[in-house]
Amino acid sequence: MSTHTLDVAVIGGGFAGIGTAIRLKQRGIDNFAILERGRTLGGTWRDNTYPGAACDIPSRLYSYSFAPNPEWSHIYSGSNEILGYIEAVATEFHLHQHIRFEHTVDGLVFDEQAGRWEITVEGHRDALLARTVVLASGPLAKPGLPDIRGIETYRGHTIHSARWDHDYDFTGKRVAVIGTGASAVQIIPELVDKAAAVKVFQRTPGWVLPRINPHTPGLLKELYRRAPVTERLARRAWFYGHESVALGVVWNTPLTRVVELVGKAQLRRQVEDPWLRRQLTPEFRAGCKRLLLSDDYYPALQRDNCTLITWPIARISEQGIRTAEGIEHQADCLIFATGFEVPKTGTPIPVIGRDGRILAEEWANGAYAYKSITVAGYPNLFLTFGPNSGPGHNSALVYLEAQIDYLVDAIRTILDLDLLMLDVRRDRQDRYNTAIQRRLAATTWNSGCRSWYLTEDGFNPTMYPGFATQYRRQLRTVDLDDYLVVESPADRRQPQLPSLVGY
Ligand code: N01
Repeated sequence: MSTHTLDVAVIGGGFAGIGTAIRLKQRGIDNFAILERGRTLGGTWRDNTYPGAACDIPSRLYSYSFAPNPEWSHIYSGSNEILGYIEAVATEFHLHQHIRFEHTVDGLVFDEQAGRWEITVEGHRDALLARTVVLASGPLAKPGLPDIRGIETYRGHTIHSARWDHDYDFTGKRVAVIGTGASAVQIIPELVDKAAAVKVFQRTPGWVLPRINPHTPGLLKELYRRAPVTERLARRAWFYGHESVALGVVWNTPLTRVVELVGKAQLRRQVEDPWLRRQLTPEFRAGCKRLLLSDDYYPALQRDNCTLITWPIARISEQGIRTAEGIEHQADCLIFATGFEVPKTGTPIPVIGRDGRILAEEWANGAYAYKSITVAGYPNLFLTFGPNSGPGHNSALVYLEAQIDYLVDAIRTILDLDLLMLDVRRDRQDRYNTAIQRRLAATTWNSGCRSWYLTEDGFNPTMYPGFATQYRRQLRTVDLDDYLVVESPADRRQPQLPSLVGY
């Protein structure tokens, strides 16, 4: 067991972990480490390098407000540019000295007597100790393979969208893509340029809206550089623009019909064949599943070397994919654009809290937390992108920043008051979640489609049913009345530790 106790262990080096680290430093907390399973930073944007990978939220809004970047090349930047931004920010805020690469956390146990977490790391004999833990491991981190019969029998090459194989040469190859979600609509237009034949296996067509993505003119960048207030104004304009979209996307309103008309107009404009158009027409309300933004997906599907298959997949065979009507579609390569194993039930790593309670058991039917950040019985543990914090209409980073500011406030309080424990009260947590679930019942996400937002029982532990503005407001202050506050015993109070880096 390590003898040094960190003030904070941040698990994950993606947007959430890096943002938390910056805010910790800005609040004078330096005795922390970022535990990152990979060899480099970047989380989602390190892992999703498939051709065409880009963000479908404007970069000006999909970046930290406290680290603006006047240089974004487009409205929606590609994954490389976003990864470059994360790395540049980490360097600018001197975070590298805090990062421990190849540290895969495989367990967290709370020591009630000492008021600290014991953190076990794969391949490391000694557990790390930390007074507080920030779980920033990301909800979309683990690639999800479909539960299709025979998947293990396939003899060809396989690639998951989030683990792209850049060494595979698609020239002359027959490729099958399973899935038509946000990743697939970005991959397919690139793939049809390279492969000999592409078959796209669609289970459910999504709503595809236009994605207008011009270059940022040099003059505009110059303006942002010289007058940062203009950059902030642009960010604000994007923010409120997206907030207004909530009215048609989060709730089923007449504006939802407008969103659908925009999608249908794009479909009519880009797809002439009425049968193909019929196959691509969604049968659920816009917003129920994530909206897709693309200008080149429909054209790609109509290329001579591309075929849309809508028959259900019966099984995967040694040679390819067999569909329900009995045809075997042979393929040299299968691409799984099938999303992620989202931790909606259970936990990605075992977490043991007070009195030996196991978080995975409490979350067996669906995850929940107080304000998406803290969970009763698991003191001094803070979640980012936790239960019911997902936006359907605005930038996830807006929500993330609100979470970071809240949890850094709480951590500052623990350190300043030398607390043994800050543990959210169960009644506050229950009341919060009852209200969240009641509000979710009226949203489009719960209007009857299948999506990664819901558990198999239709419980929604993923999305926040409201405006980003509301979410930010409710996270503005840490109210200690919501928490059981336990001070360290007087004889164990320690003088403030000197600033130590690492462990
Ligand atoms: O995954 P998805 P994704 N048989 O779960 C299909 C973020 N993201 O990687 O719709 C056949 O959306 C499934 O079919 P259906 C974003 O938050 C952001 O594309 O369930 N098909 C669906 O078509 C997004 O929501 C960006 O019927 C099967 C597809 O696989 C999240 O990541 C870019 C199947 C999975 O779609 C996930 O997106 C990319 C089966 N057994 C991703 N199982 C940005 O631009 C699944 N499918 C920010």
